[in-house]
Amino acid sequence: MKIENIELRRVRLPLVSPFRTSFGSVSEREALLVHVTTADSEGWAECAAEAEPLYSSEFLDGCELVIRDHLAPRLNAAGERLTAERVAPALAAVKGHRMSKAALETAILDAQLRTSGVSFGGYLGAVSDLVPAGVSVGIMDSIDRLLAAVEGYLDEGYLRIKLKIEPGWDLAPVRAVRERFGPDVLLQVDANTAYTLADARHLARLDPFDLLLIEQPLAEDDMLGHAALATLIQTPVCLDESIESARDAAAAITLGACSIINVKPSRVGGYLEARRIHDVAAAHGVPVWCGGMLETGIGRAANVALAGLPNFVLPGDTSASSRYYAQDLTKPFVLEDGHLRVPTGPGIGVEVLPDVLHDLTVSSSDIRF
Ligand code: SMG
Ligand code: MG
Repeated sequence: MKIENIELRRVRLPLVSPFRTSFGSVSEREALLVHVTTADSEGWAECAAEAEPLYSSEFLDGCELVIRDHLAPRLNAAGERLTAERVAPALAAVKGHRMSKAALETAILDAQLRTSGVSFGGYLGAVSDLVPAGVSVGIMDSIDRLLAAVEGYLDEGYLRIKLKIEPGWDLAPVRAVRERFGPDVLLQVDANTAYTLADARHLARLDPFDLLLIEQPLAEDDMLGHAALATLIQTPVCLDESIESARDAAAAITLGACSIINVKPSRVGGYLEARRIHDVAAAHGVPVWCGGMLETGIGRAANVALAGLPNFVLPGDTSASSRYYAQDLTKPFVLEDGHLRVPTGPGIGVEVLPDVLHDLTVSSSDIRF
């Protein structure tokens, strides 16, 4: 495949409601789209980084720079022998920057699959046509507001609720949701690294609420802390930020640092590494689920395809477009009985809406090959 051009396009989409986590609040999603053009096709992807380096060390301006100055030239040097499978080896000399690498690999994979008429789901090995949808509910100003939000999502049909927590917003919201909506609601929490091992006794007070899991309670580099915590609480520990590769996944499982993994292709450098994590986890009998980074329809399409793989046994943070955006960049993903449908068209299987894209674009630039 010979790449002719890589367009980097910044877009800004207002969120339907602000989303607050332990590291901050966002009311719009600024995203970096990667649009690859080849002689006979094109491919789209979305870089999951945010404007500020709060979820991880990557951030949008940094991603644009590393793609332009360090990653794209290496793809250019690979010439016509480049395939999606050769992107990661071609970029391996550059340390880290997984979200930037993931966006490039995904756009190139989209172009490659569009050329051969294969869907993402077909390529990755999806076995489900519909994947169960969960929803991630941000930290709110009051318990009443939280209960109203959760009630709305349950009425829409979401099959699992994830509550964002932080010190001061943990036991009370979980208790309130359990009391109001009962023991049958699939419920889990995500701390985004807000605690330390010294909080183990406090976190054990979540045990009676029968949570599916607690996601990333401790710092991303605290693998041993998570292993210790897992012996001190009954709630299963799930890792998100800590897992950046299949090797991390193998280490975490072997250490007992987690018994469930949140797979985000963006965080781990792309869909090929995400599938390897799926496979490593499956071999160990560890279930996985697909995380989210407030993706537009472009990123969501590929995530939903990944979530169709057999070891994605828990509902993902793969919500309908309307949970995030009044106007998505693609035809919206809608809930069907609490599920999203895996696209079947070539590549990511969705088309970018040109007028919407134009209206939401903040800037764009080309890297000519
Ligand atoms: O895409 O529905 C979504 C967001 C899911 O909670 C979510 N993501 O740590 O899992 C996580 C967070 C990270 C993104 S916060 C902007
Ligand atoms: Mg998380």
